[in-house]
Order: sequence, then structure tokens, then C-alpha cells
Amino acid sequence: MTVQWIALTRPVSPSIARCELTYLERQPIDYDLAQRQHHSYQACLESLGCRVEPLPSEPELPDAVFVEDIAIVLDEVAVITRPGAESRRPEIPSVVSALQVYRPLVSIVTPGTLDGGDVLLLDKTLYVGISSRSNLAGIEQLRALLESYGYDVLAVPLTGCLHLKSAVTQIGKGHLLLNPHWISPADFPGYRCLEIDPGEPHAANALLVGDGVIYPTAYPQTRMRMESVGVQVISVEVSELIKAEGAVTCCSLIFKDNSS
Ligand code: CIR
Repeated sequence: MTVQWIALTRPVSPSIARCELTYLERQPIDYDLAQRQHHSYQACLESLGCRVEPLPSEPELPDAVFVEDIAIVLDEVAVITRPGAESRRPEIPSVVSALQVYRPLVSIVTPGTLDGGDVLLLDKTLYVGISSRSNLAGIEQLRALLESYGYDVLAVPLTGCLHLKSAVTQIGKGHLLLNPHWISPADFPGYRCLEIDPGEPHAANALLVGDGVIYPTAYPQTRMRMESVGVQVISVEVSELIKAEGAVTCCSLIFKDNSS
């Protein structure tokens, strides 16, 4: 398969058991299994046309595998975030080193906070969840930084979950998967919205890469809903990352290789 995108990832940290948790009870995480699941996830990215570039491991940073939160990479520019959880800010320098090769960089600064998991890019609009991690100052800075590139930034209220992309993700052109208890479909006029199965509240996090959707095996009922409307689903087991409140979007930063 031709490589179309670069996917930055980072190995699971051996300290992942000390991860930040907001909504879930702490459960034991099997580190070896988490590593194997992460390898399978990277294989899925490759099968869909990504060249996987692992960042250096950060053994002392429990959440470092969740690289999505540290940057928003657009075709023209990358925004380095200022994560809402202080423990995650030391993840920034290595992401800066890796991304500066590919894009001009701009940054969110204090008092702004922003997690990449709160940012959903649909065409030229960035929908940003107002969450415990992303504040209005951060969203305002994002708007100012991206205005000259022709992007709109829309703040979206969110309840009951960590990030916007816990509640809604893209599964095809003009097609969203969402949990209506955490986000309102009315915030996305003009989009076709598929609701998750109500018995699987965490099921809205899917990763669209080209025409395929990488998706956790943990949510079979929602998977069936997607397949019944023609979505091509590639299943991956990520049980150990789910225990750390991560899933499939958060483990990579995917962008076009402008040099090719
Ligand atoms: C955190 O709370 O920051 C991590 N335990 C989970 C981050 C997941 N990130 C994401 O979904 N974008």
C-alpha cells in the first residue's frame, strides 16, 4: 500500500498504571498486554497507508502514549497544545522536536489549556470541547492562531466525558459517530450522525484513516451499527488503553507528508 500519511506514535510507558483518570475507577493495567495491543494498533495504521514514526519512549510519563493531546497537526501548521493536566506538559518537548521537521509550529500559552483530544477537525472547522482539560482561553488562542490559515474554531459544550472525541468522531465524509448523552447532534448541522449503542457509552471514539475506521473490539454492538451503514471497520483490541481513559484516536498524530 502507498504511504499517504505519517502517524506519530509513542510506546506505552511502563508507568502507565499511574495515568491521569477523570471518570474511570483505577484498575490494574497489564503493561505487556498494553504493549502488544499498541503494536497491533500500529499495524492497523500501517495497513491503512500510514508510515508509523515512533517518538522516543518516556518511561516516567504515564500518559505519554496518548500523543494526540499534545498537538493539532493541520496541512499548513501544527499547534502545540498546553495540556490541561500538568503531569502531561513534559510530553511536549519531544513532540516539538518531531513535528518541527514537518510543519511550522505555533503554541498555546498560559493561561490557555487545550488537549488535542478535544479538537475535531471537519473540513476547515475545528470543533473544540469545553472540558476539564480545554478552557475558553485556550480555545480563543487557537482561533487567533488559525484564523489567517482560513480555519474556523467553534467551542462545543460537553458533559460527562473526558474529551470531545470521547463523545464524537468522524467515521466517513460528512458522517459522525456520537454519544447523544454527552454531546448534542444539533452542534453538527449538516452532518449525518450515527448514535452509539446505548449499552456502550464509551463507543464514540473511532479513528478514520482514509476509507477505513480503526475501532476497539470492546464495542461490538456499535460496530454492527457502523457496518450496517457501510462503514469499513478494522477492529483492534485496546482494553488496557481504555482502562487509562484512552482509545484509538489518542494514540497517534496523523498528518500528510508534505514533502512527498
Ligand atoms: C489522560 O487523562 O490524560 C489520559 N489518561 C488519557 C488521555 C486520552 N486522550 C485522548 O483520548 N485524546
